[in-house]
Amino acid sequence: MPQNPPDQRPADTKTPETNAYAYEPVLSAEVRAALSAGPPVVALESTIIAHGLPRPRNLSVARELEGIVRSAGAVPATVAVLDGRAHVGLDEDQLERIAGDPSVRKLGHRDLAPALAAGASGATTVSATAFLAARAGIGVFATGGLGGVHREWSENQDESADLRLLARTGITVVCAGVKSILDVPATLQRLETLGVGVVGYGTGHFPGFYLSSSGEPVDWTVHSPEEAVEVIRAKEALGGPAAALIVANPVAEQDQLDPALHDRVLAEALDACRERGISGQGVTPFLLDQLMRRTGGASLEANLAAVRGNVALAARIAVAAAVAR
Ligand code: PSU
Ligand code: MN
Repeated sequence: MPQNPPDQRPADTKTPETNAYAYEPVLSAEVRAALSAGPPVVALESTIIAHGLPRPRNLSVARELEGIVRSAGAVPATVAVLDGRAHVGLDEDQLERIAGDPSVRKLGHRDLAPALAAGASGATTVSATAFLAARAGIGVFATGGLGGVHREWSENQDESADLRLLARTGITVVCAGVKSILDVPATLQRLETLGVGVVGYGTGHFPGFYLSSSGEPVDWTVHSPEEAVEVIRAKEALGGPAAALIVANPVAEQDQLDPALHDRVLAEALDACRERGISGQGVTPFLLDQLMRRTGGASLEANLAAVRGNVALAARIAVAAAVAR
């Protein structure tokens, strides 16, 4: 919501085409209608589309993920920034731009304000998507794997902004854990410190993104969308500071990447990243691309299987939450 009345915001004037303030996120007509009268809405991020998957397959995946949400009886809200406007819910042309335009940037939460002010276009990471989705009133969000603490944290302090943003945002995120390129135990430790709830979906182990299990235990398990909704309701009833709930949903064992291949190829990819001196926002897309190349595309299939499963589960949770109200 705007913090100042319009007359105190000289830089933010109503644009004639949408009759909304320029820096206010634009909700698609379908998402706006769904948020006021149902059906339930599931937010989807766009960095995975623009920077996590190869073109042109990324566009068909983006459409497929929206289709999975619809067939479960919910409305997809893919989030992105286009020409300095934050959008919650994209039309076909907008989805094509995110998937096809290589100049689309990668925007974390902190990048949103500069991107809007500059009139830039970018895909939103988990941190930016969760922020915009929660601000729009969306309660459930799906992605592949969260960002987290990188393996060489003691040297470069690279920790995804996803973690801190989720620690301050009351949204349910369905994901296959955190990316296995990360230091998973350290990331779980950070989530504990930050007060972000984690429940395994049908498992007592934290998923390993490309792998069904990271080998790390989780303290709590739910077995159905309805059980996940009970956790959400209890969390809402308790009140207190906002924080996300992570529903950690493993990729099916038959769809996971071969664990031995994963470990070998990841070690090579981490070496390549170090040798080329890649840092900052480039690290995650580089490592995902390296894994894809070095596994002959097998990591891509495992990633896609994980994302599809997460989107389907997020939609079932959103539908179950709507029924429970
Ligand atoms: N899940 C995937 N592929 C991805 C991502 C998630 O299956 O590419 C993206 C998300 O947008 C997440 C980002 O926020 O990777 C993490 O990037 P970084 O480590 O730079 O914060
Ligand atoms: Mn990083």
